[in-house]
Amino acid sequence: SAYRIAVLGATGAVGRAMIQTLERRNFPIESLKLLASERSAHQTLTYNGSPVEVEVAKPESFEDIDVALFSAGASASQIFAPEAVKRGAVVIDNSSAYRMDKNVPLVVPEVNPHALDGHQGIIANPNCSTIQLMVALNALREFGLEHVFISTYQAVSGMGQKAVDALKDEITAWSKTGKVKSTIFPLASQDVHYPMAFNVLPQCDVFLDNGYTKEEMKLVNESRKILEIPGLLVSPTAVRVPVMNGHAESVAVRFRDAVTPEMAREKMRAAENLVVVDEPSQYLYPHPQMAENTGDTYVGRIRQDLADPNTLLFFVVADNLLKGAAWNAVQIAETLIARA
Ligand code: A2P
Ligand code: 11C
Repeated sequence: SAYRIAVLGATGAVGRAMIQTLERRNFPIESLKLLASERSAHQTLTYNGSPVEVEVAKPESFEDIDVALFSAGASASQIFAPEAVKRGAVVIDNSSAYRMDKNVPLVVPEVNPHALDGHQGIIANPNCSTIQLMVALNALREFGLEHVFISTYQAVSGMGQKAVDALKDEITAWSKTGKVKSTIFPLASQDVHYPMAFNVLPQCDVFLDNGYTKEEMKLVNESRKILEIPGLLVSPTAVRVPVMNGHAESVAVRFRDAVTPEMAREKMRAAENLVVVDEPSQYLYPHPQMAENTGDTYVGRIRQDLADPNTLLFFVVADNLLKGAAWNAVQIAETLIARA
């Protein structure tokens, strides 16, 4: 059978990647509705070479929709997800609005597909930096995950299309004037900005009262929920780097047991959609441009800690718009269909 699909936020960086992913997967589509805000009214996008006009999202837009893929931010999700569910659609929501809701499964299909059973209409897609970490950690879970130390190197596309355009503008300004101007980094909504080009900013999203950023606390809370290890210790630092697309993460994990790199490589090689690229003698290791445009997660630089045999270090990379967002969402839809 074929499905009536809606994409909310279709004109955004993730929305466009969702459309492209549906095409690439040859997803069984009966009809495709593309939704955004008034700003995009009458804009035309293409699906499989045919033009599709973007419509302004309204509650009624979700009449006669089977699956709605949402990526228009948390406030749009809060408004439209209940409206879509009321009309019989299943919502796969890429925003943070419902992720920590007890009644909403938070799913990485390679890790916890069973969480989809008994969903109540909304399924949450995790944060991009969490998803790729989950794919790598899940492969190692039988060694007993105890404490995860993580520093991220996050691409600007995680902030949306405007951020990709802003980094290009900064680089253009630098090449013309030799000076880097400040634009919207690290966050458009605050009044202090720093250059992103040729810079590194230890702030992704807003600061919370505990001194961590929202992005850092997503790594803590979402990891515990997805892995179903409420006591997992996670020590995160989230950093924005001047990369257009592809998040990287430097990870150290302390296990219950001693783990050698070869034991870890064996488990990671056997894991679904996880690619081990770990041959230092050939200068082979993951980096964001390797992951770009693919749905896989890449891991390398796997080493045992010099002081502690129970701790392993490694580097994880994925395309944040695909495995970190659009592909994981479409993969949830495919998994739902396969399990129905
Ligand atoms: P629009 O392009 O009309 O503003 P990005 O993350 O790349 O910035 O994209 C965000 C996406 O979410 C865009 O498609 C944007 O549409 C859409 N969007 C944002 N707010 C709303 C809203 N309140 N209703 C519908 N779509 C929204
Ligand atoms: C970033 N991780 O790279 C963010 C973007 O909760 O889905 C995605 C935010 C989210 O800035």
